[in-house]
Amino acid sequence: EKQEEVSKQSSQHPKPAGLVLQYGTAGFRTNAKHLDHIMFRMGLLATLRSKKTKATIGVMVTASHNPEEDNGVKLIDPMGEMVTPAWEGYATQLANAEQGDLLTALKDIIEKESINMSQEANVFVGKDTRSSSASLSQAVLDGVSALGGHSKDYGLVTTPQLHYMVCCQNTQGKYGEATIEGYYRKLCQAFIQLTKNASNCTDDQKHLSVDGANGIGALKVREMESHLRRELQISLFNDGSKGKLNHQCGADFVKVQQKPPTGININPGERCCSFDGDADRIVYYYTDSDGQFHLLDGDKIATLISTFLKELLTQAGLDLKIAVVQTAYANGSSTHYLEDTMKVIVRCTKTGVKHLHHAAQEFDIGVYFEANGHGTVLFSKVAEEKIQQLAEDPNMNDERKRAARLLQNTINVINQTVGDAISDMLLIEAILAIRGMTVQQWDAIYSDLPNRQLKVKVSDRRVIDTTDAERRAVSPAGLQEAIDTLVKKHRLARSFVRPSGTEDVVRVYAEAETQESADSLAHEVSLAVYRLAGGVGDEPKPL
Ligand code: G16
Repeated sequence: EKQEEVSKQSSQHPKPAGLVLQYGTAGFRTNAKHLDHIMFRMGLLATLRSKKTKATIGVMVTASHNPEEDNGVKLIDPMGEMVTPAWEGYATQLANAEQGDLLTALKDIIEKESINMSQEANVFVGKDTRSSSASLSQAVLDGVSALGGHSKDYGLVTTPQLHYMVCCQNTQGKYGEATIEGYYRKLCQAFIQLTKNASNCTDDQKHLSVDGANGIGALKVREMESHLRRELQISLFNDGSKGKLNHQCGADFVKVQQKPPTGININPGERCCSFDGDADRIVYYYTDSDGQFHLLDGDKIATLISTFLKELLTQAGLDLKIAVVQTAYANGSSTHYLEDTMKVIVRCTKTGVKHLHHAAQEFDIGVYFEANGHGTVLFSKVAEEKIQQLAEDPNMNDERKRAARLLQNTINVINQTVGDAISDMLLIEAILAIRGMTVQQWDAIYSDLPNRQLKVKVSDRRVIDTTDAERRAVSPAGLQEAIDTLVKKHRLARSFVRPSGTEDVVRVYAEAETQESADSLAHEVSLAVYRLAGGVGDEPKPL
């Protein structure tokens, strides 16, 4: 009878014949008008995944940093992490099965995974503020009910909030309470405990300007504010009341354009940050008295956090292995600083938090950040236990105990399930307050190499294949050789290209000793991509 129900319901969410979509860096993502059938089918898939794991699964409807007219879906596994790669394959099969083949595709997954269809299923659903998100999340709920699964609709939430709920639910509350209030309470209590360790913090230092990207993050910051008890005083800009989502604002705009968002009042020297459209990324910045813009991206955030943690570990006398995980986009200066000055282990993975998250799990403490501001910190079970033992040891001296308690509250302010702009913001604000550090002092830890990111349109971006954590292109023929030759013409230079997994473009990254050099290298490499990988439209122009 379930078959009939699926057939009946799926005819309400038909797949346009011939449409093929790939599971990208963080799920399916494209213009919202192509996504109704995808959402219904991801509801089906999440239900199967829930039956298979005997746990609650999450489905988030969002296209994060993409423009308002796009949408997408992110699938969340039991511990709050991104869905496991094997199931990304099933997601693609199910998404692309023609209408008449849907039941067969579904049965194929059930058989391959030996899923017990009489097992109960639970799916948590959330959505961002896009105008298309309401009907698309309804399509997900329809998919869940077609297979007889239970669902809970959290409505408007940030992506990391939904990840958090899933983890709380599946740990029977050990990670926290699976409610929005519970989330604010846990994070804000930890933040307030941490800031008690800051001496003489003035109101000026407690002030932060936040660019909400006209998205869900803005709504949630507003909701959280009262829990902060003025220990953090936020001026919120781009709160969605007039501007368009991610348009000339938000973390992706600020990072890629290397300039402040529109819609924010920025006074020289003042600390500001920007969220992205689903509040899983954050970048900081300020302008100096000469009006020059200074960006503190994911690399600077990783450095600040890992320095803080390393100091606490030393004070606590704990021997735990700490590492920082980055991607090819990490500024060369950050990698040098982390390896040579801070002497921490640095790993490089492919783009996509799922890869960084996985690599970070190999260490006692894994700090992972993409340069675009997506990241968090993972603590192993052993690390958490050792910290707790120390904090509770009656024979321990005060300094070690204080450090252990700071580590405990640090763990509690962090959302370990995924990068979380709100949680990262609270952690960064607490660290700056405790260390009595200004944003300028933080910025001065190391100087970024000038860099440039560009996009190139090609007819099929899949012609580009990469290796070595995306740092080298293996196809099309001749492209890597061309890049190597161009890089040699510049000092301290590095460049790579990769197909985006969220937009229909090829991304180009270049860094070099001067901005002029980075700009011209990025342009030259863009031209090579355009010529060798089937560029469409006008040839890339110099900056
Ligand atoms: C997603 C992923 C990130 C990735 C970004 C850009 O972020 O979660 O890990 O860095 O896309 O990916 P790509 O370069 O492949 O387009 P978000 O915030 O857009 O969900």
